[in-house]
Amino acid sequence: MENNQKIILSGIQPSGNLTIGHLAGALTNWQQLQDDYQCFYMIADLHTMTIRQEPSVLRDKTMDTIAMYVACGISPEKSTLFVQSHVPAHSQLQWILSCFTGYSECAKMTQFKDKSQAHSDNINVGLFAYPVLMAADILLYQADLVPIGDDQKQHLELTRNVAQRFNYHYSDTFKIPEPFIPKIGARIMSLQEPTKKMSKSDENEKNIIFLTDSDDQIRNKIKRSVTDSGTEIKCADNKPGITNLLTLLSVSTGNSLINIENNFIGKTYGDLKNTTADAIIEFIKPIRNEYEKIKLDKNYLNNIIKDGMEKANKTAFKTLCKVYKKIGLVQL
Ligand code: AQP
Repeated sequence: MENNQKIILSGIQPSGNLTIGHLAGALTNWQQLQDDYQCFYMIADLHTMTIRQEPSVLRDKTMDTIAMYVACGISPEKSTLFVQSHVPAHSQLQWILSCFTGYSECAKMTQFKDKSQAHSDNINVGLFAYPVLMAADILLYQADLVPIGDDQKQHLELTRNVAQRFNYHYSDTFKIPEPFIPKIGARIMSLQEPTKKMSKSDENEKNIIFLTDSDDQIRNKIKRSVTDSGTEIKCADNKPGITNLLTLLSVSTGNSLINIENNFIGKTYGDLKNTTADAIIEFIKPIRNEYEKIKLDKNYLNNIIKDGMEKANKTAFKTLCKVYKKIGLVQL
């Protein structure tokens, strides 16, 4: 790792099995960034606490997610792979930053409003303060760039505002992070409700292609996916089902949407589903095989997160000490 490389921080919550959405929207890009950037990729386990988790399942999913990162080509030699809760500085900095964040700044977050509606029986303070923890995640590593989807833009803006506010009061402490919009990036939608994002915690598994799905499961899910009225095969706002299948085909083959649309002129929705299922199966198979292998090697996985914990703690602690000193906390 060279010191002059720009720093990238990103993470995924271990709240379920990873999907083809995570591969298309995050992991493929993460893998490509490793040679040019100093990358910190975390398993965001503390973020899952805003919704009730079954402890034994969370433990399993945390290890599964590490195995899946590696199976998708995230190299423990090139990048720092770590579990968020293994670095206490995340929670420690969150408290300090929460004293620099306005109540109304958190209250206006779209994700807070959406999740409060979806989990109206459990609107907890953690859900409200989630973006402050995300700010701590990013600022601890002095990240230059943060790969984010549309739904995280507002949170990154809050991170920037809080960091600027802190720097204004106490002189330069945090690097102000920029959003990283990947060249290739696709939002994968639910198979049965294609106006909704494909989400790992969706209760209806027919909506999701998991990276662990068998060939038959993939074929069946694509076969049963919702299509749109009409017969034309093209991306359009009034064709969310077909647009999603075309996107999945493009992501799985690397072929452009325009090329794919041209190849399907005069063909049927059935043809599109068959070709898409074949392509996803080929795309996912090597990842699934690698994952099954890595998952068996518990020592290897433990060593990865132990190593990541040491590296991440070193960087994070440095920033935390800087913050404590600036705000006047006595340090021995
Ligand atoms: N369907 C998707 N299409 C493209 N990108 C996606 N990402 C997730 N789903 C898709 C990208 O994965 C990263 C974060 O994942 P996360 O699991 O931490 O959070 P999430 O976005 O809330 O994902 P889920 O599956 O919807 O989780 P649950 O169901 O637990 O809430 C981001 O880079 C995101 O863009």
